[in-house]
Amino acid sequence: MAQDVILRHDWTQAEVLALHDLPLLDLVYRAQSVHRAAFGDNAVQLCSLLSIKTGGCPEDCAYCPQAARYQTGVKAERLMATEEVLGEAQKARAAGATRFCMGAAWREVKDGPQFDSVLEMVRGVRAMGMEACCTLGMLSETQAARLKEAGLTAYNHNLDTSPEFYGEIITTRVYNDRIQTLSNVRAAGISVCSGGIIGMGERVADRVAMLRTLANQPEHPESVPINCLVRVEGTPLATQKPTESIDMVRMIATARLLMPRSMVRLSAGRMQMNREAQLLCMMAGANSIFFGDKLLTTDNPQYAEDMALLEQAGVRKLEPRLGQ
Ligand code: SAM
Ligand code: DTB
Ligand code: SF4
Repeated sequence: MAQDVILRHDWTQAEVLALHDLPLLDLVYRAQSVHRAAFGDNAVQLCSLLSIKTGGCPEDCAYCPQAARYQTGVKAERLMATEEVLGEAQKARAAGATRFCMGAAWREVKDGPQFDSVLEMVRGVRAMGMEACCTLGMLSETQAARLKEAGLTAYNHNLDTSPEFYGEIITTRVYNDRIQTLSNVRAAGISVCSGGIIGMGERVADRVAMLRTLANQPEHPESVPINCLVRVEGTPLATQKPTESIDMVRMIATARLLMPRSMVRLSAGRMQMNREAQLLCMMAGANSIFFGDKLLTTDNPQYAEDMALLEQAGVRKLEPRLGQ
C-alpha cells in the first residue's frame, strides 16, 4: 500500500548535494524506501518513443544529433503522416506500451496544418487507450490548451542541466524559455515531464542544481526523465568521456528522494549499461523506461532483451494511469 510521503519545494543546494553524495548503498536504500512508501511496489512503466519529425532543427543543443548545423548523418525529414504514426502507436500498444511519446525536432510549435496533424495524432493515440505524450519544443499557453483539448496526457520539455551550465550547451534559447513553457503546460492542466542529461561535462553541482530546480517548481513534474548522454559523432559533445552507470544511479536515487511521487524515467543511455546497472537504477527508484529498438534517432536495447530482463527480475509492468 502507498503511504504518505512529504512533498517539498524548498530544497537547498546543500541538502540535495548531501543526498546525492551519500554512500551509494545508503542512498539507494533511502530512495528505495521512499519509492516503496510512495508507490507500494516496483512496477515499471513501458513507454514507447517515436520521432514524428526528424532532424533539420535550427537549435544548437550541443548533444543533439538532430540539430541541422552538425554533420551527424541524421537526414532531415518531414512530419510523418498521421496514419503512419497511429500505425506505429498500434504496434507499440500491442507490444505492451502504456504511454506513447511523439517527438519533433522543432525549436517551437507553430500554428498551422502541421500542429493540426499533431493534434489528430494525440486524439488517435488516446482513442487507443494509451497515455499520449509530446515533445515539440517551446509552446504558448494557447497551444498547450489546444493539446489539452485533444487529450494530451503529458508534455516533455527537459531542463537538461543547471541554469549555470545551460549556456555552455545551448545558446539559441535561455533557461527561462524552458521554465516558461513548463508553466504554460502546467496552466493548461497537462502533466509535466521534465528532466535532463548527464555526461555533458557538467560538474556534480550542476546535476544537483538541475534536480533542485525541478523539485522546487510549484509542482513536481509528474515524470522526470534522466538521460545519459548518447555521444553522437558530429555533435560537439561526441568526444565527452563516457559516464559511469553509478552516476546514473545517484541521479535517479536523488530524483526519487526529492520527488517521491513522480515517475522517474531511466531514459537515454541504456545501451551503455549492463543489466545489473539497469536493475540498480530500478532499485534506486526508476519506474519507467523507453522500450523499443530506437529512441528518437539512436539505438535502444532490443525489445526481446528488455522483456527478458523484466521477466528474469520479476519486475511487473505498470498499467496505464489514464485520466491524469
Ligand atoms: N526539440 C524538442 C526539445 O528540444 O524540447 C523535443 C525533442 S528533443 C530531441 C528531446 C530531448 O531529448 C532533449 O531535451 C534532450 O534532453 C534529449 N536528447 C537529445 N539528444 C540526446 C542525446 N544525444 N543524449 C541524451 N539525450 C538527448
Ligand atoms: C527524454 O528525456 N529522452 C527522450 C525523450 N525524452 C524524448 C529522447 C532521448 C533522445 C536520445 C537521442 C536520440 O535518440 O536522438
Ligand atoms: Fe532541436 Fe530539440 Fe535537438 Fe535541441 S534537442 S537541437 S531543440 S531537436
